[in-house]
Amino acid sequence: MKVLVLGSDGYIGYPLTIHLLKQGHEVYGVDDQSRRRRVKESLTPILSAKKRINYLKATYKNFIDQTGISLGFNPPTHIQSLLGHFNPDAIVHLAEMPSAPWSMKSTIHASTTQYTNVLGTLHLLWAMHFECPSAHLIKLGTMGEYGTPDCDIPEGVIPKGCSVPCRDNFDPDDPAKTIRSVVKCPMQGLLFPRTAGSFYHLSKVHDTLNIEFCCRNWGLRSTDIMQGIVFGLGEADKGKELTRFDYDECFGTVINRFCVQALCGVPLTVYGEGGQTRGYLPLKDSIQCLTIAINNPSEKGEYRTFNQYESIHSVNELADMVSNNSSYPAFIKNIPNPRKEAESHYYNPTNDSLLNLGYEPTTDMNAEIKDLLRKLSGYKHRINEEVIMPKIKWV
Ligand code: USQ
Repeated sequence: MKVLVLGSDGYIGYPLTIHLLKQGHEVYGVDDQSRRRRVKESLTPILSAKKRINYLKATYKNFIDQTGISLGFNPPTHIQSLLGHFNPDAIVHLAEMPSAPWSMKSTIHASTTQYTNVLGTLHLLWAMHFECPSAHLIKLGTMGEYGTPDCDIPEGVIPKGCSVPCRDNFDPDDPAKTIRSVVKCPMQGLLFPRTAGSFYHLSKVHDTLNIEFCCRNWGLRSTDIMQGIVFGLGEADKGKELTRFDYDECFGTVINRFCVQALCGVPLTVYGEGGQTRGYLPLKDSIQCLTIAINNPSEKGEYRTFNQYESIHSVNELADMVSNNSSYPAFIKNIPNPRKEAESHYYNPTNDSLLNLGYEPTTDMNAEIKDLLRKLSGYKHRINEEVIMPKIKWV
């Protein structure tokens, strides 16, 4: 297939690009280098953007090129002419501003986030409509679009006539005793309500509405991936090529941060009570799932959603796992929560679609975390402790 990877220099985009090249796909990359501009240094030493492109060109004949288009900020004609030129079968869209704390920092950060994400995706949708209406859009959304509603979370839509159990009386000490009432969904494909918790997560909700509309209105095809929290280090080509690895309050995700904190002796920063519960998956599973989506396109006019995560944990459980698997003494400290979020709540999403298509989840979280700690210990001397403690307050 001809695959266009938007965000091909990123934490997920770079290892995905290499994986697709190894599978024999022709890959074209787009990346505006915004992550490199926002985070001074990755924990892992990575090649400069230019050297990465040269490396890919020298190693893989099927790597076409990478260009620096910004979907939101460059004129929409830029992405449109690239689509006309490359004519992709699949477009993987990872080129969004991915941080909830960053989006909550100021008016400018919130508007930059929504401009980048919402308008970037809108420009892409128009370009697809004109140049490649049959291409399959695989768009990275987030499980955070749903928020933490007090009910079970289906995959994107409520099937017609489906009974939706609602939580009436959740008891955090005994979730099994939760009393449920039932409502029936009146129509096919009704989007499940979104209750996002940051301007970043909201940008993905706005994307969802625009993409669903373009599938319904123009007959585009799309898979919207509601991804959980990714962790881990990607190594390609026998460890020669590494993914970037961020651990600051904005771009480091919680397990990655906890592992770095354990290595440098900073107490693990559990925000608030630590009962915040989310779906998690290792980076290699994210790449496996995105590849499954590429290889199994949705139908013309179909908008479908995959919930993409491997297992569900609270922040307290993660802190215990990191602490127990660390060979350095790792202490845990509950600090005041800089975010506004539920710290103890019901959480029960489903992820059947990817499992039905053959996703084989990595099931041993402890082994993954132990392995990550081992790999990161080689970069301990590069840790900048100044970026660890959170400074952005959401209220
Ligand atoms: N947390 C801590 N201590 C820390 C960092 C985080 O307790 O030092 C807590 C947060 O308060 C939150 C949970 O850990 O409750 C997860 O935080 P996170 O920073 O790992 O993840 P989040 O902000 O939700 O965002 C990340 C990615 C985002 C993706 C999302 C998937 O940055 O791109 O969309 O995970 S999800 O959370 O399912 O929406």
